[in-house]
Amino acid sequence: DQEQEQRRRLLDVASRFPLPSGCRFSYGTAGFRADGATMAPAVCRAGILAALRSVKLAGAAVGIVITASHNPIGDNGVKIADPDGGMMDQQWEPFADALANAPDPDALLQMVLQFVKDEGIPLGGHHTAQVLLGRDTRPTGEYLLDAALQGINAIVGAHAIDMGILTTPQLHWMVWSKNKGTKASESDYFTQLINSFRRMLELLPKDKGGYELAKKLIVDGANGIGGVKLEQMKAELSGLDIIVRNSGKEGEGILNHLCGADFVQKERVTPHGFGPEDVGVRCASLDGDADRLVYFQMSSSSDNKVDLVDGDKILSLFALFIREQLDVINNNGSQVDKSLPARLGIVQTAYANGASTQFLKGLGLEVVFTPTGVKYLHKKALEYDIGIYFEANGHGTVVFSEDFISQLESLSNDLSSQAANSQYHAAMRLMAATQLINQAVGDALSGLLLVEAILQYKRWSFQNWCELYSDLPSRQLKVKVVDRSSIVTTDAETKVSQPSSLQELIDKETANYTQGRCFVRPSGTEDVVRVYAEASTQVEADSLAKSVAHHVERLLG
Ligand code: G16
Repeated sequence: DQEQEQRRRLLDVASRFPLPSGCRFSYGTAGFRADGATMAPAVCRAGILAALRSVKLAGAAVGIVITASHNPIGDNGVKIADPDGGMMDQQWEPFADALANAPDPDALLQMVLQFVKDEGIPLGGHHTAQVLLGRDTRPTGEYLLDAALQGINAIVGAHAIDMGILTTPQLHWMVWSKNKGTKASESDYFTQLINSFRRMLELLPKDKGGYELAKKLIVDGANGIGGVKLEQMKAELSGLDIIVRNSGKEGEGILNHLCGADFVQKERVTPHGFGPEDVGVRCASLDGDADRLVYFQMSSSSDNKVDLVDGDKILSLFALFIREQLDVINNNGSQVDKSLPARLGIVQTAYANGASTQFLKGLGLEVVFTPTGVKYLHKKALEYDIGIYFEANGHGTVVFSEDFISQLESLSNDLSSQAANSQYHAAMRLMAATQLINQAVGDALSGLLLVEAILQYKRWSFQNWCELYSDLPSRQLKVKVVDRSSIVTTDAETKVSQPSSLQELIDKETANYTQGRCFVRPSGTEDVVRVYAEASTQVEADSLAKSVAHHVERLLG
């Protein structure tokens, strides 16, 4: 019968993907990540889990993305998207961990049976489940996708749909759209971005004057999937002349190697493939799966240093734009007496440059902090009518509550008879922004288009944007230790609670520097401890980071 069939399939798939001895997986900041060649057992089991999640949620579509994002080409990983397009509910992470590490087929079977019992999942009955899969361009991607498919198919009634090679945010968007009952194919994604971007440009203020943004934009695609997708879309992006470098084509270079958003943000130098001829040109950089975005510009041909616009400044630009539209709508006494109450919240992490937080608070905005990881920031942002979240590394988006969107819709309808007035235009701009910016997860492609539209709207150059505030000099270092989990943090990762002596040492070092700030945390995507330091000069930030890294090494190395 069905139940027997279910047991047989689970035992069968588990024996096809045995866990190598000594192997231990942990569901980290963004799912499981490791050397791609070792990932098949974890990916297969993530397939089982995704199918179970869909059964639990009455057959709603769940997503699986095979990617290690900004990590080196040899790594790979898997993350699961919930039906709302966001990261999998954290309550399931302990089960994901246990399942990935189940030592043998019997243990795996017992674990699943116990879990479905505890969770009330109707396994083996007449249920359906659907899982959408996507992967990036990594060489181990196809092999791991097959492992995921086998895992999904081990659940009776589960249906896997391979959506192909995609950016991570595209897959999240597809899951989100499918469950909303709206069109969810890749071409629908492109159409939505292209149309809402065009709409934003149609809504630019008519009174020209001041700076005109250059059409030319060079995009570093990190030799990943983002550049490929941008190439497909760029011809239809009116008003922009996009050139993709590190596009992933044969001979252009290696994924994320000396290029991409992580490299540019951490090293603050030009990526591979950029040279003196690019001085003064506005440039953007994506990471390997296009969920991160930073901007940069070379200011001189004598070195390869760049002026960087990181996630904090992208966030600030979005916040200014949205606030301005709300102000036009709400403080426009002479026009139609309509208002749009909105709680606007800004979400950052400890990596946010101190100058950005000060800038945002100075605007009177509410700024809150979460631990690193989009799964925390996104969740927090959903508590607001409009939640804007970004990590300094360029990962972020803007989320609008359903209630806010419906109020915005009805306001736009009420104002439509006065199509010439500024209130109406502001409402329409916000509406276009809700369409343009990915509601499921941080998306470099949709983020890039929103940035471009806002720069044109504000008639700002890259330099104007960059000079919004001056970043405090900062430094990030990685330290290899024996067991990174021996560091435990608290207060949104700003303090170490274990080992207890470490925080005292950090405090003591930090006190030696003007505007000093420093924290350490175990990475959730790499086997390292990260050290972040900020101070009033680069030399001081470097020195603070170095001395704290030294303490970490001494205590844990
Ligand atoms: C992932 C997460 C990000 C996080 C980053 C670094 O990025 O999605 O939220 O900031 O890892 O995490 P950690 O410092 O724990 O290694 P990506 O772009 O690799 O998916």
